[in-house]
Amino acid sequence: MSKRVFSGIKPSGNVHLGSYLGAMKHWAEGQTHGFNIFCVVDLHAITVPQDPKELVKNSYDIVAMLLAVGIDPQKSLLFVQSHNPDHTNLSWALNCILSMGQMNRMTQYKEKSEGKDSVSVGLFDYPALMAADILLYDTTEVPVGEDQKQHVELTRDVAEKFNSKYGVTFQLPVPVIPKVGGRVMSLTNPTKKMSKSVNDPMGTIGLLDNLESARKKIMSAVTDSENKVSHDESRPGVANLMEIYAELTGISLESIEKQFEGSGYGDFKSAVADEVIKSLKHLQEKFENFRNESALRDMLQENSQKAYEISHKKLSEVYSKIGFI
Ligand code: AQP
Repeated sequence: MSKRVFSGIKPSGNVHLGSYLGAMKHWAEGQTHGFNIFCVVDLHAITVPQDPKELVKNSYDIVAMLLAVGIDPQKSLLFVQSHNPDHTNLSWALNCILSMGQMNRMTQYKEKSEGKDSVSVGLFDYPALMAADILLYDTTEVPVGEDQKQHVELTRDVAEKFNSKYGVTFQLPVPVIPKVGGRVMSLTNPTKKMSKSVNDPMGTIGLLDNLESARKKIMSAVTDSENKVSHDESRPGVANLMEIYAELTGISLESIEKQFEGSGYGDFKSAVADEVIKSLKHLQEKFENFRNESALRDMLQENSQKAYEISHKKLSEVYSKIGFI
């Protein structure tokens, strides 16, 4: 099977540096090989409450940002999940194969439901829909941040279970996680990942943030009292900044240690802030050029039709194997 890539992103807020470094940047770079499919997963976004007007805005924003990052709809399929009903249809079939025990082991659900008074069934069931997203397209690779690894493993498990019950139907995908940048942490609490929906404005750098406010966030990032630029997991604040710098510049962690030997955190943070601002400025300029709703709508319609042509063959095969007439 030749390489086929699928990945998704939720339109659930101002997309941040973590998603850019952990996922989107690699999606754009990977377009030179194989067939690539990128999906704005709005059905996943509504697993937690969304304001309808904000959801519309965020959906167009994220499509424009994906184009700004370098996703080329002439080379890759770029569409919105709710435009292709095959995703929800396959997820139902997978729901009936997945066990409660398997779903109960998903750590992201535990994290996202912690401390909440009320949690939707959709949030619990999210990994079944994610499995459907991936399996509909014979995906071989799923480039994601570290946080999604367990969901891709669950996707493999449900695919294997289906294949052994009904005969080989699904390709088994592998997660592809960047060695550096796979888990960008909050700048205020570097033991938690940077996240759009957590109320942590000083800990999260949005790709659409005002540039000066982004600089302030980096300059006030939590570090430690050692004042030494070295990569050590017991000092997660400085390790996080080093990883951000490494991903943005392409410089290895070892070379960064040498580059900043003898300098304090102030100089280092200033260098990180310069790189972050350079990237944000570049992305924001491109974003403005792409943020045209009618042009985006036309492109999305064309792409979702192409996606449906692929996915519907797979769904029909599944339905027939299950015994639907
Ligand atoms: N902090 C992160 N570091 C590295 N990669 C990350 N990703 C997300 N956060 C980080 C990766 O970005 C892709 C898109 O993620 P998503 O927006 O669909 O969902 P998420 O992983 O749930 O991200 P958030 O920011 O935490 O969203 P909310 O708060 O809305 O749930 C994925 O490949 C993800 O791994």
